[in-house]
Amino acid sequence: MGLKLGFAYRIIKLGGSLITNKNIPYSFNEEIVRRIAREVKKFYPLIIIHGGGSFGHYEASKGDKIKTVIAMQELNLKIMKIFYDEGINVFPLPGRFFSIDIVKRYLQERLVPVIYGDITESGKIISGDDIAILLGKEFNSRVFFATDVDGVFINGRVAKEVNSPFIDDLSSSSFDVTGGMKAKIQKILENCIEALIFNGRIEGNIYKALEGKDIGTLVRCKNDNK
Ligand code: IP8
Repeated sequence: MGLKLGFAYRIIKLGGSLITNKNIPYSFNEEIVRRIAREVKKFYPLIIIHGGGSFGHYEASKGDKIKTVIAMQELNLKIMKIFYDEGINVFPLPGRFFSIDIVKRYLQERLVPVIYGDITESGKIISGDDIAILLGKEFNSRVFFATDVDGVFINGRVAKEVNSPFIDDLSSSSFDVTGGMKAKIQKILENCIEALIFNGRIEGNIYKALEGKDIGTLVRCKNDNK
């Protein structure tokens, strides 16, 4: 049996396709983000990571790093304002400046880090999924991936648990530059962490997931030595 990871830290990645409309450039799902803020605010320690959706991925797919960095800052600001408005002490951390040490410093100040997928000065894309996985490893905690799909589909059905990367990918948009669901699962398994992939569009699901309810798909490696 693989080690069951704990919930000491609630590490939640808000997928770009959940917080934006992935097919329409710069379309922000304000209502969904407000509801998410209300669902996560009872949990602490909490670490939030968000993706690029139709802000960052759209600009990155066109190849302009400055527009990409601006688009991500714009998206992050929209999220920050809503979360703060809902009473959460959020503090932003652009992915290009991410380090475990900075996250720990934010937590020591009782702040909720809001880290985001980003781009570097040399144009390298930094995926929010990679950051979420690193945090899951560091804090030995399950990573929650709130997406716009019910979980991982195998043969057209949502699987309860996945231990291998062979899946149907229903989630990637035309301008996703970091590989969508398939890449996510591969990275989770390679790093041998435990992650829950579920539908954050359904009201109450984020709360249920963070509470430990059995929804969506649990992805974990089957490594008996863990
Ligand atoms: O949506 C990508 O972050 P992701 C960030 O977490 C950019 O893969 C700039 C496209």
